[in-house]
Amino acid sequence: MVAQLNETERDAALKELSDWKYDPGRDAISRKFKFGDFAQAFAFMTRVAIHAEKADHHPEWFNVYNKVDVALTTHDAGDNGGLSQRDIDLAKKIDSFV
Ligand code: HBI
Repeated sequence: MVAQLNETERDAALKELSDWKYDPGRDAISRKFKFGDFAQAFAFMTRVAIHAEKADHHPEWFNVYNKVDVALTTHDAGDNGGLSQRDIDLAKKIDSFV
């Protein structure tokens, strides 16, 4: 079980992730990315995937051509999933790839 962020922790974290949108329904954060072409989008996904595997924390994502939509939440946080520090850390890492 991973600690779910409380409201204060979540609001503080989201202040540093201004490009990410909070989804209260899922207790998740998401961001949409648009690249020059598919190759650039997939290169981004490859970098994220390598890091996610190392961190053992994986994104939920959707890709069509040059667009990549990413959602982050922690499956084993709280009773039925929720936002944890792992999501915040991964979001910051993902932002560093853009
Ligand atoms: N990725 N987003 C996310 N949330 C998790 O809880 C998670 C994960 N990747 C691997 C993982 N948990 C493992 O610890 C197992 O729980 C599958």
